[in-house]
Amino acid sequence: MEWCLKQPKIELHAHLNGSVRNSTLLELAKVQGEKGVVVFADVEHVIMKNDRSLVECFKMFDLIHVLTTDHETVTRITREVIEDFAAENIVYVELRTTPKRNEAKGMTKRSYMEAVIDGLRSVDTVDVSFIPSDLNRENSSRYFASNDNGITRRRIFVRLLLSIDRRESTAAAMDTVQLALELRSLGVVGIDLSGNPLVGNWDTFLQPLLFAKDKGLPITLHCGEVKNRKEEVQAMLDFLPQRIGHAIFFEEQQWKQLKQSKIPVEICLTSNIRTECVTSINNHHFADLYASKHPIVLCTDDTGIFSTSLSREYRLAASAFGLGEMELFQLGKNSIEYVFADEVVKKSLREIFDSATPKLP
Ligand code: 6MZ
Repeated sequence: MEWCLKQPKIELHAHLNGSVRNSTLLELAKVQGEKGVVVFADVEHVIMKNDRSLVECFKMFDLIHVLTTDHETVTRITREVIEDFAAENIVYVELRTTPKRNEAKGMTKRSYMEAVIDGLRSVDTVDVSFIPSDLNRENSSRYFASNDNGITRRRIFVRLLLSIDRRESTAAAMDTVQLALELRSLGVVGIDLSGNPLVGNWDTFLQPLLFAKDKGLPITLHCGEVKNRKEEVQAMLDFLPQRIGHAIFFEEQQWKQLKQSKIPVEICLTSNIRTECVTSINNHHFADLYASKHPIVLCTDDTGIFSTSLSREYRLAASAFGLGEMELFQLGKNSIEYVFADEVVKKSLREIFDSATPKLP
């Protein structure tokens, strides 16, 4: 575990509201309990519950959204999530979140994202590098950055993906794509389609996603997370997204197509097991994809919801699939090629990994 903690790592599938610390959720629930918005005793029980089915996860997200809906809280959770990732040596993270409107709080999708970006700015345990045009700064150093007082701090590269929730309409999804285009200069690098896989239709999102593609925004799709979505999985594969999340329930022919396409797959081991989308770690498709050298990235999905961390996911992969330090290191390093950030960032990441290459015994 210590080795997994120390290694530089790349996180490409992390939902902001799924990665909130339990301690923060409890604190927020207390405040909302005092205001009569929630009943603290009920909520405390739900937050501390460990095993959640997929359906329960989405109920939990609804609860989290009740607790986190104001600008200050969005800023706070973003700061804490980045600090937690940096603390376990994640050197690059693509944090995804669904821009939300909330008239009661005067929140628009844009102001929600501004609150997220304020969160990135407010991190002070590490140097957060998220503005792509800031090339000189990103170029000047890799692992460390000096502030104006000459104090040296570790650096984490952060990029943002805007999520479209499967409950949204075509028009709402289009607003999110437009917003992503407007916020490119503030670190937004792509679009994610996520949300409860039991609701919504692929057709609703096709037009906004085609528009995003046309504008050169990379796309990652949650694909095949639940059974009996043969047509949707097929349409998603034919769409040729830049990455795919989960990829669990595929037909034989679809596995072949995935492998031929070489579309990188974001693998979330604990999430898949906890939600019972995969029956046991021994049946996880990681093994097949890894053996066939398909591009894969180990990710957490929701560190808060599933009480995990990227280091734990690495350790789990090591113990379940017999990977040694060199294999884990190489798996992490390969992820560089699948990030949505530009070549300047990729070059810095390659240098970070090269300087951390394990010594052969
Ligand atoms: C599908 C998921 C997910 O966007 O409010 N989300 N969507 N499958 C999953 N597997 C368990 N985990 C999280 O973060 C929470 C949102 O991320 C999506 C859901 O839409 C959830 O509401 P944000 O920051």
